[in-house]
Amino acid sequence: MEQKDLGTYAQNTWCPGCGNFAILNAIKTVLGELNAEGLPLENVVLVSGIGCHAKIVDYINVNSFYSIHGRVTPAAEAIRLGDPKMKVIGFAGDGDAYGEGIEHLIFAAKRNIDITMVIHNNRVYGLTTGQYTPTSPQGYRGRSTPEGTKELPINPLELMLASGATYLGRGTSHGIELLKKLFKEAILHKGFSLVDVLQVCVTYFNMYEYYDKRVYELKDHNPLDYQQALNKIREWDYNRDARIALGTFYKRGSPTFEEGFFKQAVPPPERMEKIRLILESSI
Ligand SMILES: Cc1ncc(C[n+]2csc(CCOP(=O)(O)OP(=O)(O)O)c2C)c(N)n1
Ligand code: SF4
Ligand SMILES: [Mg+2]
Repeated sequence: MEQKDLGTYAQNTWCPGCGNFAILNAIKTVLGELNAEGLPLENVVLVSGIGCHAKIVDYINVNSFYSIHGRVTPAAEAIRLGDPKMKVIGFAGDGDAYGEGIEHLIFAAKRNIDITMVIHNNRVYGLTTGQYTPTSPQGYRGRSTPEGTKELPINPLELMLASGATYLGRGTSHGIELLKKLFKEAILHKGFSLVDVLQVCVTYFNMYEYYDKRVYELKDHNPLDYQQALNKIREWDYNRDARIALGTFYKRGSPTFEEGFFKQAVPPPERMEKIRLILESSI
């Protein structure tokens, strides 16, 4: 299946030059590849929140669910638990996932539920015109902080690593080939995966030049090594001026939440038989 077959009739309303286009193109290519490799597209569900990022599901011809701001993760988890053959991919903004929805993200990582979260981390509230988010750098001047925010940003990948995430990657909207690689790896990963995309908002926080000067791809990095992953994740803290590593920081195998959940929730056959006999005798 080709990218064009995954398009929809919806008119695209992102600003020209928005980094969301790179995410859209990368995910469409990856879904096409996975489909060609045997994944039926009816077994894929896309979930989004509220924000510029959220419109992505309007532009991809695959089943999707618009949740509410801050609730992409629990909606994705519920869909996955409702039908565990589904590949569920959540698209959330940094305001959505790292602000209002942060507790959901922490617990999804902790329980290692098999969903993929793609974070459109433009480091602003794009849709509501440029207020600061948990990843805006200190001093960021926007609508709600005309004198510059006084707070330090969080490092979301460090938080996710500490919470138990089993796959963590980072790309930028200027590097579509790497985005494709990361999205594919994350979707195929068994367990909770998150890709933080430094997605540039050209209108409210244009960081193209800043990132282009600082990013580099991880080489000779062992993603199975927690300490190495932590060191690389800490190299840049979303605030100070430093080189910015891109690629797969961490990846490890671990039982998923679903494996334990379904064992407990679905009674073993002998109990089912007892239930059947009780029900029959009560008719
Ligand atoms: C429950 C709830 N809280 C707040 C809002 C207001 N709101 C809508 S979009 C948005 C910010 C979106 O920012 P982000 O998630 O970073 O997405 P972006 O627009 O940058 O892609 C906010 C605060 C809302 N619609 N619903
Ligand atoms: S406001 Fe920013 S994030 Fe939203 S569409 Fe425009 S450039 Fe993209
Ligand atoms: Mg944002």
